[in-house]
Amino acid sequence: MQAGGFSISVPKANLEITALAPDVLRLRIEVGTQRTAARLKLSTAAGVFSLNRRTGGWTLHDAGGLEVFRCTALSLDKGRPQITLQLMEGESIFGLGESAGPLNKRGLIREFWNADVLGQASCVHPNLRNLYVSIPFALSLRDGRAAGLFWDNPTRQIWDIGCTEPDEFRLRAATCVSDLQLLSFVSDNTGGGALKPACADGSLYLFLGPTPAAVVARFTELTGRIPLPPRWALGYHQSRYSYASRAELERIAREFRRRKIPCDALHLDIHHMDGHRVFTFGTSFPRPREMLAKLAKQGFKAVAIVDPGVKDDPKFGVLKRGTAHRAFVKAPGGRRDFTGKVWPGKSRFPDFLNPRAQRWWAEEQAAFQRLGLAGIWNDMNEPALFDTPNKTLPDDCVHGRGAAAHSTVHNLYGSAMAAASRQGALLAAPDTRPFVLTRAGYAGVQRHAAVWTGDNSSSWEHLAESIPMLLNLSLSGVAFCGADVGGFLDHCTGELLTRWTQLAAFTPFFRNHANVDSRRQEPWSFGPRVEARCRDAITLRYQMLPYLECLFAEAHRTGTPVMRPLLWHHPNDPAAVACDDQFLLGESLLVAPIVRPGATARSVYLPHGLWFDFWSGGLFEGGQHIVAETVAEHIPVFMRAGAVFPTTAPGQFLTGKRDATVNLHVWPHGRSELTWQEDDGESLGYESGAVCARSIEFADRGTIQELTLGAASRGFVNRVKTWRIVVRSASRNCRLWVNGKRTRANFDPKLGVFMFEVPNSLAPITMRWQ
Ligand code: MIG
Repeated sequence: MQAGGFSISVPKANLEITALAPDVLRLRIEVGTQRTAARLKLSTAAGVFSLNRRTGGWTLHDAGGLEVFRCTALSLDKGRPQITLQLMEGESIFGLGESAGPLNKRGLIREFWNADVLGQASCVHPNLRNLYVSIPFALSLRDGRAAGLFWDNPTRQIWDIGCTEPDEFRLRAATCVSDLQLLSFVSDNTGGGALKPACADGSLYLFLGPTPAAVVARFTELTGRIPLPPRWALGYHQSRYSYASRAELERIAREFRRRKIPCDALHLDIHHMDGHRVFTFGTSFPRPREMLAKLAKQGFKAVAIVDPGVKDDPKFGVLKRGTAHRAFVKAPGGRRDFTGKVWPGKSRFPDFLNPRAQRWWAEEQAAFQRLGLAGIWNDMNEPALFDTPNKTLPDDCVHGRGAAAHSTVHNLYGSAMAAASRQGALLAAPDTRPFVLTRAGYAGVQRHAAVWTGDNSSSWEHLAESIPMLLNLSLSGVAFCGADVGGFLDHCTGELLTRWTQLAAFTPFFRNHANVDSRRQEPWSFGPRVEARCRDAITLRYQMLPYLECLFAEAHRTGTPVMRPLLWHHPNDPAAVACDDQFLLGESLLVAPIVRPGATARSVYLPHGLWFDFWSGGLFEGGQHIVAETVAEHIPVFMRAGAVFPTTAPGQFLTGKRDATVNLHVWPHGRSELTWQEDDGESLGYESGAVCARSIEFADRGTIQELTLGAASRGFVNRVKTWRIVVRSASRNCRLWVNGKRTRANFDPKLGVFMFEVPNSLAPITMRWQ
């Protein structure tokens, strides 16, 4: 369909409405009262938008005549746009990026204003209105029907989602930003769809859905999708604030290898620096290049923290060069650089919203990374300051050579820093996938970095809270996300670490991290039993790496999250929609974490269909709650009947040679599809098609079961030499045909599996057994 639209004035505002696609409408709200020829209706193949010119209210109906959104008022109050939407009976609101509290945000007030929570609240509380990341995106779900809304306005927003008035969803933003032109970094979009990328210009987007997947596909088409991470970044990361010397870091590395706990990445927190000077190593880390080379030999990648504050030390090279590049945020008035206190003491702050400053920063970082650092960890980039009343840059600091006040672009600062950081990584190693981790961000941050959820605590409550928080982040485009495993603040216990590690092995980003005055939290810190349980959980993570790689590839291609709420696949099932203490990894693996001390059982909701207990193989009818008993060794996990689950032999790290055999575990009594993807795990070749992708389909037709691998794309010479098919829950040997030829198989009555191996080929492979 062709783009259509109209402009009209409503109380104190001009409104321009455009259909960007049949299921995506854009509203621009601007100050002014210019009368234009009014068309009051806009129809597309997917819906009808109609406007009440007098009130500014509007409705959006889908093609079937169902009212999807009703706006009862839209106006400007002293330049502040305000929108009131009606919340419908049974409507739930998800998304909103990083947010404390339950999965469904209906009934809450939330703000979008990036903040270092620890700087302002003693800990993350379910009622906190804002955290480090701002993503003003809502996924609405009612009677199984999804729709979405994205207000691409980076200024402070407040959403009252049926708190003050149970049926009203009131959205307010601090200003219209339609004239903001400096945001070059937001437009280097990798979404790759037909829509023009979103650019924080104040537009309000409406998505007609009707599935959660359709909404998120459009939202991520606008804001971008995750690039493929380097494979090692999908492994286990170990961190602490801080590993304070070279000797300590090397000891940690040795412990992992000695104890055979798989680990790919070690993080360097702020103690590696020389007096907190960014991009330096202090004397406790002598000969960093040699140290990093040695770690690399043992299969470890190092990730170094990089905060935005540059020490205001006239002898410090980074400060001198930054000043020469006029790269710092200006104080109110715009003449002098602003200075404020953070870790290095008095510091200046790079103006990441200025492309020139971004480029300069990227060069500084590249020089640092060339020492052998594989990843960069952006912290404090809300930005967080110690000594200003608002704990960030003052509202009227100046960005982009006078183009914007800090308060307008505040929420963009973290994403802009992450964008510069990705650029820097690419300067240092142009054909290597960057790994950037960020604490702060705005909608679209997923293009530049993975997000971790900041300073949580070593508490059971925060373990439980990490589930809805990561699920909503995932729905909001940030497919590569994770929480500090074991909890950051306070003191962890062996049981908490065990349960947290067992949960987080199934989350996209998997890093154990602890605060400077917390007790040690490495997997071996609580004795051999806890160590063994953590080792098992981490090892399982490494076994399921091929499954994770397929899911990350899907997230990159379509925006579909790796970690999904049950509602993603079961939007018509109210109990699945309400469930926020379980999650799906991909479509097939259902994880029901243990979030209480001493618990050996929990209630688990299994959506409609048949489910296997992952550990015992027991079969359950879905559409009901069951009591899942469990042991200390693992948490309840279920596999959907009909699932195909690719695994591999686990190594101690993911760089280098990989096993040539991939297991395809197949669970009967259902059907499924999975897109297999394999690539080099390292370079950017995947962007130009250097992948081996193929469909994997399984169907159990009662007497006959069929597994088909589609023709493989030939962009990448794949490593898989052999597929080992492991049919689970089997009671006898079967007659097997591979590509129509009778082939031998084995049956293991003890394990209840039926097994055979098939040499790989790029041509389709059809396997049937009965
Ligand atoms: O003011 O770098 O969230 O992960 O260990 C605290 C020290 C600064 C906050 C981060 C945390 C990190 C810590 N940082």
